[in-house]
Amino acid sequence: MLRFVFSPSAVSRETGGELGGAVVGEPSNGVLPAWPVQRVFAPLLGATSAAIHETWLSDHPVRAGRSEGIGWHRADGVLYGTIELNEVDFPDTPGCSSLQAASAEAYRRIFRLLDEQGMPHLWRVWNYLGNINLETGGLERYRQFNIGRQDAFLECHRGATGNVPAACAIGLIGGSLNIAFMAGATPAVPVENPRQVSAYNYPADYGPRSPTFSRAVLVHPEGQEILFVSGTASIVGHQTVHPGDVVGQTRESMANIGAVVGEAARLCRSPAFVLAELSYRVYIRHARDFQKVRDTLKPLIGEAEIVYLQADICRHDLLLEIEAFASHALEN
Ligand code: 3EB
Repeated sequence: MLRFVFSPSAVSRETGGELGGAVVGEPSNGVLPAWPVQRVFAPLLGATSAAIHETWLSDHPVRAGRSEGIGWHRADGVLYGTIELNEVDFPDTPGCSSLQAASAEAYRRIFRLLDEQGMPHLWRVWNYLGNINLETGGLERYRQFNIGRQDAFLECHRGATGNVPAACAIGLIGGSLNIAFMAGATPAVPVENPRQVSAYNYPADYGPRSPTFSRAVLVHPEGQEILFVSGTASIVGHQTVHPGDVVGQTRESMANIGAVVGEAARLCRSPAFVLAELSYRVYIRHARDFQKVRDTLKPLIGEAEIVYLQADICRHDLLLEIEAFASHALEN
C-alpha cells in the first residue's frame, strides 16, 4: 500500500517507509530528507507555510540506491527516483541543443535503471526546466525538451505513442533539468481525453516532435489503484482556447479533467473516481491571477486538497495548468 502525505514543516521527519516525494515552495536552507526529494522551488500562492513536503510512503521494506545521478527508493513493486542534470554539462551543437541532449540523457538513464531494477513500466513523470518558453537557436526550449524526450523513448525501444506515462512539464525560475518519476513492476493503463487530440499525436505546429505523455494513467500497486491525471490545460482538440481569459481557461481545464476522469471510469477496477476526491497541484503563470483561479475552482472541486504555485506553462498562451491524483483501495 502506498500512502501520500502533505507536511508544512520545513523538514519532514522520517517515519519509515519513505519512497520519495517533493518539496514545493521557497528554497530552504534546511537539510533535505534522506529519501529522493524533487525540489520544486516556485512561489506558493495562498499558502500558510513557505514550503510543503509531499511524501509517498510504503508499508513494505524500502531499498535505496543511486545510479548515474538518479537517487531512488523502491518498495514492493514501485520505484520512485529523482534526477537533476545541469545543462551546461552537455555540449550545445548545431543539431542538438544542450537542453535536448540533457533531456535525452536523463530519460536514457531512467530507462536503464528501470530495466536493471525489473521495474520497466514508467507510470508518472514530473518534468521541470528553466526558461521553458525561451527560444534559443530558433526553437522554444519546451520543444527542445520534447525532441530529447522522444528520442530517448524511441532509442530505448519504448515507443512514443499509446503506452506512455502521465506527466507534467513546467517552467521554473533558473536551475537544472529536474525530473522525478514513479515506475512499477506492472503496466500502467493509459487514459486519453475524448475532448483533446492525444499529445503524442499533436501536429507539427507545436514543435518538430510531439510531447510523449498520456492524459492520465491508472496504476496498480499491490491492493490499490491510483489515478494520475497529467498536467491539464485549456486545450480543446490541439488548440489553446480562451487566450488571455484566466477564468475561461480554468473552467476549460476542469472540463478536461472531468472528461479524463470520466474516461478513467470506463477503465478502472475500483469504483469511479470523482473530482472532489482528487488532490490537485495548480500552476499559475501570473501570481495576480491566483484569486480568480481559486474562486473559479472552488465550486468545481469543493474541499479537495489543492496546492497552488506560480510557474511557467509550456505554451506561451496558457495561463494555468492543473494536475491531480487519487488512490482507491482494491478489494480482492
Ligand atoms: C498540453 O496538454 C499542456 O510535455 O509532459 C501537459 C502535461 C503539458 C504534460 C508534457 C505538457 C506535458 O499539451 C502541456
